[in-house]
Amino acid sequence: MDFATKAIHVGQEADPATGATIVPIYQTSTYTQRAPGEHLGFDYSRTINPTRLALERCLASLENARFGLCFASGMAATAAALDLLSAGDHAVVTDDLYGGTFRLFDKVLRRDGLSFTYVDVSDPSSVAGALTDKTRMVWLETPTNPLMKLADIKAIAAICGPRGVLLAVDNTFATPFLQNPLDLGADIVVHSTTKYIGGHSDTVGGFTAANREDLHTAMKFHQNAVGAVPGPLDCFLTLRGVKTLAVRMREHERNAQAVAEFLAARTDVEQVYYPGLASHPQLELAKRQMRGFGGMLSFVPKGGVQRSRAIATKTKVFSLAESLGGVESLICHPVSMTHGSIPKEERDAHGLSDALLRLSVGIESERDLIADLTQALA
Ligand code: P1T
Repeated sequence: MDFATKAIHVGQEADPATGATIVPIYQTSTYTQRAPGEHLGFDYSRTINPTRLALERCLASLENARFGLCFASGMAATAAALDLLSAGDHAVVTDDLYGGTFRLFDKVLRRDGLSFTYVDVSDPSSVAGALTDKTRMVWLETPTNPLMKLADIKAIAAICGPRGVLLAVDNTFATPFLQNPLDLGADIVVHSTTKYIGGHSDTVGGFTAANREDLHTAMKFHQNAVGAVPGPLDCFLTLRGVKTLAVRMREHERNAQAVAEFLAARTDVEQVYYPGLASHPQLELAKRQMRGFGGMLSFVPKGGVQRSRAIATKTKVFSLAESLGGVESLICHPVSMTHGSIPKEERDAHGLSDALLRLSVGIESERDLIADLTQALA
């Protein structure tokens, strides 16, 4: 089955109880048993819920995964994947990543005895060079948030596999429509479904996928034991959103390419970061590894942080907000918003400028988006 068909049908057979065509919101915490321990496979909604199960099956199919698990947020999904590690273990991590992920690693998991080394994953040899005999996981975002750097998943999987190091990929920016890390050799895929998968900025959620049953079983144990599960209504909304992921991504990409080219042509813009531009140093990898370039881009206007903040305040169609991947366009000033939890020295060290602006390019009219940026840059 092709992607667009799977998004609409997998896990979403007519409801066995009523024939409802759309998976119902099973807003129940518990299930009546015929006799103690005798039930229809559903016993308690932290453990299993039919609306969540439908979403898990659908999203797993989109990642070509045998198994999928939904969580209350992208961070909860990330925490479940990291729970595969134990005190004393080491992970190698992309040096450019979502600020909340850095905060979880640096402020929570380090306290629990894990250690992390941050490297520029656009060069696979820097990943190889950072491995130690304690390394159990490599954690990638590709493209990265917010600098849009790519990691060669296949090349890094070839480094990790023989050493028994797990490769986890946060696929939030690319979406399963554009990239399937498991097919390229990754062991675990993580998503913030809050973003493109939900697509309408009305839910917070997360997802993990794996093909290895042992990894799935361990993350499922964590899901039930810790209990950071999404409610049935959020699962319903996410499932409704994912049905249109394919059509939305095509529009996001068309608009993002146009906006990237518009910005790149301006003399008052210093740099544009978008994998679909000829100036992106990894355009060839993007073409090889992804089926498109996505809807996210970042840029550094000339004029320093003051001008950047002014631009972010002046846009009208682009809302000044955290998050991404919804149908509406958003503008963000990462260092004062999404990436504030990364210390300035670390941001400077890996090239995250204080003046950087990030755009989540929505699916409004291209003309209106470019007119909005034109007036904000003026
Ligand atoms: O917000 P939550 O659903 O918990 O997802 C966290 C997360 C994980 N991974 C990536 C790549 C992300 O971008 C995020 C969340 N990011 C934002 C809120 C943001 O504006 O960048």
